[in-house]
Amino acid sequence: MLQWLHRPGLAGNDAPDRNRRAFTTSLVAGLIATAFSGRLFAVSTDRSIEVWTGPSCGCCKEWVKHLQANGFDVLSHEGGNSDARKRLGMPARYGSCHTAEIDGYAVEGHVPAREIHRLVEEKPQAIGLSVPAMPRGSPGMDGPAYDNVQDPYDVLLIARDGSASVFESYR
Ligand SMILES: [Cu+2]
Repeated sequence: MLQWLHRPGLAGNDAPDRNRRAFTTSLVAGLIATAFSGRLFAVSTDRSIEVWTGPSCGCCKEWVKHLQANGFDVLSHEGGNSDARKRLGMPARYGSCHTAEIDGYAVEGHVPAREIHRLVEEKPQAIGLSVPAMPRGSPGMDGPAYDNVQDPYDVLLIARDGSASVFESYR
């Protein structure tokens, strides 16, 4: 677009008005296209997330499937969740069956993909997100295998001082 702007000969054109109009139109179209593709990029492109599960954890695998179905590129390790939780600074009291890392944030437990997307878009000052324990009805703990039971639960935003606030509520 800048090359277009500095293209020689434009200033000396004998139809400056039409040229200026064409230039403005293409500039606006370009800006819209750029903004739009930026938005599409944020929504539809795979995001990389690394997961450490508990040893032989079935619901962890189900949660990984949920992430994959919702635009995440998942690198999953069998085991290692406690070490990952410690390394990322997620307090043990918010612990669950698996720990993930994305953009330097810890994601503990059965956090819905929707809140992870929101986390990396909003980039709050925080350790990360947690759904403590394993509420039924959360992604990976849902469906007929759990008799479709829906426990109320909160997605917590864990601040750097270890305090928690409600990031999203499912009830
Ligand atoms: Cu689980």
